[in-house]
Order: sequence, then structure tokens, then C-alpha cells
Amino acid sequence: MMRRLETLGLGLRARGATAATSRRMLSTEPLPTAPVFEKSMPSLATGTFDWRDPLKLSASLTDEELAMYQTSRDFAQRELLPGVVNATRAGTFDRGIMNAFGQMGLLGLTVPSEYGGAGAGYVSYGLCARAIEQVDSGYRSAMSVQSSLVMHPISLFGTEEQKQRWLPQLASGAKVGCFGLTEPNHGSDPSGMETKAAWDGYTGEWVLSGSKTWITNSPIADLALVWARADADNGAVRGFLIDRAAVDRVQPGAFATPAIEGKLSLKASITGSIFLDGVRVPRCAMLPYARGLGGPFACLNSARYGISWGAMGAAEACVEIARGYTLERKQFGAPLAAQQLIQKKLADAVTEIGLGLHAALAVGRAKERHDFSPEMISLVKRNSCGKALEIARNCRDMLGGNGIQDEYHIMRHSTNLETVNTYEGTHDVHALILGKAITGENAFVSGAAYRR
Ligand code: TGC
Ligand code: FAD
Repeated sequence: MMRRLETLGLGLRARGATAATSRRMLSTEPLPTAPVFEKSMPSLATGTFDWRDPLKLSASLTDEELAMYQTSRDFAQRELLPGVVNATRAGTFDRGIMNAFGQMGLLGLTVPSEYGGAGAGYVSYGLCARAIEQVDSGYRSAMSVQSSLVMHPISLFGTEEQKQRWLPQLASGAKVGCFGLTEPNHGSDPSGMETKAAWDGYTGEWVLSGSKTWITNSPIADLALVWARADADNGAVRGFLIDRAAVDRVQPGAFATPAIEGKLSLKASITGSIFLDGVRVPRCAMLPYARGLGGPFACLNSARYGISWGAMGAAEACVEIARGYTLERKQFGAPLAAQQLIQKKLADAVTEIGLGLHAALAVGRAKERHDFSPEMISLVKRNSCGKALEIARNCRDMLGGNGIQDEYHIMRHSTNLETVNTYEGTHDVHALILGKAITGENAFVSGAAYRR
């Protein structure tokens, strides 16, 4: 075999030398001089690497979007960060934050300006969610429930009268809204909804009975958007705007919203139940243009999208803190940041944040082009929440014992992200939404198919 290769002129090359070298080794000719390169080749990598913006997200944003991000970030760091540790220790939400959001124009960012909104795009909305969640997921919750789950549906499904009445007050923070979909027996599967709206033809009112649980802002809400099955509409799911003050005037106690105690997550956010004991609301309280579960799910599309940015904001805050800490902290005679395992954790985190923010941006642009599907939103909501939770846990680990101290913030982000990974569709529910779209098979087993 070797002989055949040598006959073909390939033998020497097969042992690591070229035909030209082997000929030259036998010759007495002078060796050719090495070529002189006048200039070194220019590097094509002319950009610089910024670990805070590893994939140059800012280069894909407009000046207006960058300004909105910077302004909301400055606001969050200046006004929200100083009080968040004590608010979490006390388990309280400062109602004044809603007014501050209103003054900053952060409520109803995508709602048209004629109703008090900012008329901004979805990317701006996402960037603001990111900036607020860099401080606390609970503060982003308060902002996004009001914006995506109360103002957005009124704007999308409401009458002109409903818009005029509620949107400007919600935009300024003068009124607080909440969104009641989840029930004690129906969380991931709202199709089992038991809350009823009975039509009283004598008085021309809807009479609401049932209960909702785990409702952000319900204890302080002036307005509750409650989803219920309307008997006069073949049990279709419809949205009702409940004005707390109006109900309390004529039916004290019929509308109750006690706070849920004992939370170990989102402690700086207020969460409660809603109990409806024959609450009477006028005909005009129903959102006329939402019928079926598609109504609440359309609102969730907007809120879930915001979370895909927000969760990455929480992760960014954790990385910033962990990087600073490990640069300062010395063990075994060297900064922790000089150790390979620490660098790998930081590299993984910065990678996932860069990718996650770009994915959220892609969905935001698709939303702005009206070219998105709910599955795209499931993908980024699920990815951002799962990755942010893992990043927060790793960052907590990098701080060792100090990592469990609230003054270092990371443990608070980590416990908050447990909720963010659960609400608005759990991590696994979004996997099943994607699985259905990928395979065409529906993994949500219906009660009728279930046999003990
Ligand atoms: P399915 O049969 O698939 O759909 C029923 C109807 O709804 C429509 N639809 C959607 N429309 C718009 N956007 C979406 N994302 C939609 N998803 C479904 C669908 O087209 C259909 O319409 P139609 O006209 O044919 O009737 O419904 P299903 O019962 O099989 O649903 C399964 C599943 C898992 C998708 C759904 O139940 C789900 O998403 N579950 C998760 C529940 C959830 O996310 N709850 C959130 C509560 S609110 C909250 O957590 C706020 S936290 C706020 C904070 O503090 O930030
Ligand atoms: P369940 O549905 O009981 O799920 C329990 C577990 O089972 C989860 O791991 C889930 O992934 C898994 N599971 C469920 N179904 C399946 C399946 N088919 N296959 C495999 N696994 C499955 N709701 C509102 O309406 N408005 C609000 O403002 C609001 N704010 C919230 C604030 C906080 C702090 C929290 C914690 C929740 C809030 N929620 C709100 C409720 C939230 O949306 C629900 O908690 C969430 O949808 C999950 O429902 P569940 O808690 O009943 O869990």
C-alpha cells in the first residue's frame, strides 16, 4: 500500500511532508527568501465587547427606545431600589408606587395617548419592564398587571365609554386595577372556570358569584376585571369591570379582596383573593368585544411578552452584583473572579442574558409588525423565566453565605423568579403549548378523558 502511495507522489506527504519540501531537500538551489509583509492584516473584529450588552442589543434599538429604557432605569434605581429591602422585610407594597409609575408614564405604555397612555411600541414596553424588574419582579408585576391585564383589555375590548371612564385614571395611577382569572380549583386550566355571571332581567344587571385567588393588587384595587361564565350567553367566558366603590356603596361586603399572607416570594408586591357574593354590576360593566377564553388569553399574550424582558432584567441585576462581589472577594489568595469555575458561571449567565434579550426583541418586533403567534410568546416567556431563575441561583451561590443576605438582593430576585416562572402559565404549561404546536398533539388531558 505504501509503495503505491509513493508511486503516486503521495508517500512522503502521507508522513507529514509535501512533495515540494522533499524535492528541495535533495537540491543544492538556494532557498527562496521569505515574503515580506509590509502591513499586518487588519482585524475585522472592530467592535468592543461589553459584558453588559454582549450582543449589542442597543444597536438594534431606536433613540427613542434607548431613551425610554434609560429614563425608566434611572427612575427604578433612584426611586425604587432604596426601599425594596425594607418593603420585602415588611411584606408591604407602597401604593404610592402606582402614582410614581403614572407620573413616569409607565402605566399603559402601549395604550393610545388619547386615553392617557404613551402610545409606545412593544419593544419600549419590554425595555421598561426590564428596567423595573432589575429592582424587583413585584414592582414589574404591579406595572404590567395595570398595563397589560387591565388597561390593554379595556383598550382592546371596551366601549368608548369604558375607555374614557377608566383608562386616564389608570394611566395616572389614581386608580389601581387587578385581573381575576385564576380560581382556587382552576389555575393552569382556566377552562374549568366556576365564577358565574347571572343576568337579572328585572334590574338589567349582571350578578357575579364565585371566587378568584392569587390576584396581584386585588387588596388595593379600585377596579377588578373579573372573568366569569355568563349564563345568558350560553356560559361563555366574559370580562366584567367591577367598580369597588360603586359596589361598596350599595352592597357592602359583597366584594371582598383579602390579602394572601405567608408568601415567601414577591413579598414587595401585594397579592389577594377576590370573593364575589352576588355582586351586582350594570349591563355596561361587561367588555362587549371579548367572548370566550381568547379574551383573557389575548391580555396574557401582552403580559407574558413583558415578562420575557422583565425576567432578564432580574437576571442582569444578579450578574452585576455577583461580578462585583467576586472581583472584590479573595479566597485562596486570589479574587474569586479569577477562578475558572466562577468565570464559567458568569460566562453562562451573560450568554443566556444576551440570547434571551435578543429573543425578546425579536418577538417585540414581530408584535409591532402584527406578525406574532402565541407560541412565540410562550417560547420567550418560558426561556427567560427558566434561564433567569437558574442565573439567580448560580449568582446566589457565587456570594456564598452572604448570598442569603437580603442586602445583597440576589436571594430576593431568586425567590421572586420562582413566582415569575409560575404565573402567567407555568414553565411546563408553556412547554406543552409549544409541544402541541410542534407535534399537533394536545397534551392537555381533558377531564372527560380522565379515568381513575
Ligand atoms: P384552547 O382550547 O387552546 O383555547 C381556548 C380559546 O382561547 C384561544 N387562545 C388564545 N387566544 C389568544 N392568545 C392565546 N395565547 C391563546 N391561547 C388560546 C384559542 O384560540 C381558543 O379560542 P376559541 O375562539 O377557539 O375558543 O384552551 P385550553 O383550555 O386547552 O388552554 C390550554 C392553555 C394551557 C393554553 C391555557 O389554559 C393556558 O394558557 N393556561 C395557563 C393559565 C395562565 O396563564 N393563567 C394566567 C393567570 S393571570 C396571571 O398569572 C397574572 S400574574 C400577573 C403578574 O403579577 O405579573
Ligand atoms: P396548578 O395549575 O395547580 O399547577 C401545579 C403544577 O402542575 C405546576 O407545576 C404545573 O406546571 C403542573 N401542571 C398543571 N397542568 C399540567 C399538565 N397538564 N401537565 C403537566 N403539568 C401540569 N392569576 C390571575 O388570574 N391574576 C393575577 O394577577 C395573578 N397573580 C399572581 C401572583 C402570584 C404571586 C402568584 C403566585 C400567582 C398569580 N396568579 C394570578 C395565578 C397564576 O397564574 C397561577 O398560579 C398559575 O397559572 C398556576 O396555577 P396554579 O397555581 O393553580 O397551579
